Amino acid sequence: SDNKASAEHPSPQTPGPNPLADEVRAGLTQTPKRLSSRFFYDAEGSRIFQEIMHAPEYYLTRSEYEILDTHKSDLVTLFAAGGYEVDLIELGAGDGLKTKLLLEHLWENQVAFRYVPVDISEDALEGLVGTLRRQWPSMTVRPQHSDYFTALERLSGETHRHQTPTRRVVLFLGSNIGNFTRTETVTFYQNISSRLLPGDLVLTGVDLQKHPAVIHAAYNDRQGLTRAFNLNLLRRINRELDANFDLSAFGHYETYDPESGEARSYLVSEKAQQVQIRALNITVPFAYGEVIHTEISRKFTRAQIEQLATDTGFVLTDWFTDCKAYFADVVFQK
Ligand code: AVI
Repeated sequence: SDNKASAEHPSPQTPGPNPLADEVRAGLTQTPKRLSSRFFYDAEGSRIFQEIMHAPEYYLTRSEYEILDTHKSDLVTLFAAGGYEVDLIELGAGDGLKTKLLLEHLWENQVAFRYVPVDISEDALEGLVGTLRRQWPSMTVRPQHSDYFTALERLSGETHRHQTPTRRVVLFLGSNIGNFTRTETVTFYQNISSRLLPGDLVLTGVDLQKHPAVIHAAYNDRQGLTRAFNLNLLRRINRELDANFDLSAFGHYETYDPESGEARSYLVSEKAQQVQIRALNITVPFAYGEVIHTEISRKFTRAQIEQLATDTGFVLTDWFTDCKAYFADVVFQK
């Protein structure tokens, strides 16, 4: 019903909790300053991220595309083994470009499935659903505009409603896992694990540790797309929280530490300045060279991913990589 739809998708005007306001208040009044990368993905941020995925330095998307293209038939065989119906739940679906490879293969092989793309960007989700409906009008697609945690909560109750035995396959592609800290990662996989039944699967896209210069360049592209992506967070705060960040007075700074496997993005204040955030009634001082940490993008070894499976109640059953071994798509079974 309409009521249900509006309860599930509150409009931005709905008064109530404002996660960006809470994040900015907490993150910019502490030292060192920080803001979570989850706020990158407004309409403009999602658009810039799509461009990043096509940038020559950003190998991640191409590597994963190669893996899924090469191994789609192995994957679909795993998903549908035993004649189960497949519930494909994709966390952080974005534009779903890579997932379409799997959907197409499932469809052509007449596997009974339902696709539930989940994303915090409504624009990305609408775009994805639009293309799917045009290409496969009778495919069952149930988009969900929410964060990961709300999506996981819904994973629980749904199992027993199905008539036919169903296998849930959670997709977490594109190195989204890398944007969590280590602790968040373990909590997240434990959370998924506790909601799945034996035989259910999780397919994760993992960026692997490699030559540090290759990784550093991926987050420091020559066209300045990553820079624009990072700075767009300040534009969003200006718009949504009535702030006055001067975008020309902040820069993009990237580090990659090959020992920890962590790429980190920062915004740097290019001068001493004060910024008013009127919706929060605060003034934030910046020293020359002071940074806001905005993103962590972790790179993994196979041993770390095996450990993650063990720590969170899964068995690692398959490990697929691209020809350069830059990236892996990993199957965990509950
Ligand atoms: C979405 N996420 C996996 C991307 C990454 O590589 O960490 C976001 C991104 N940040 C800068 N470039 C791309």
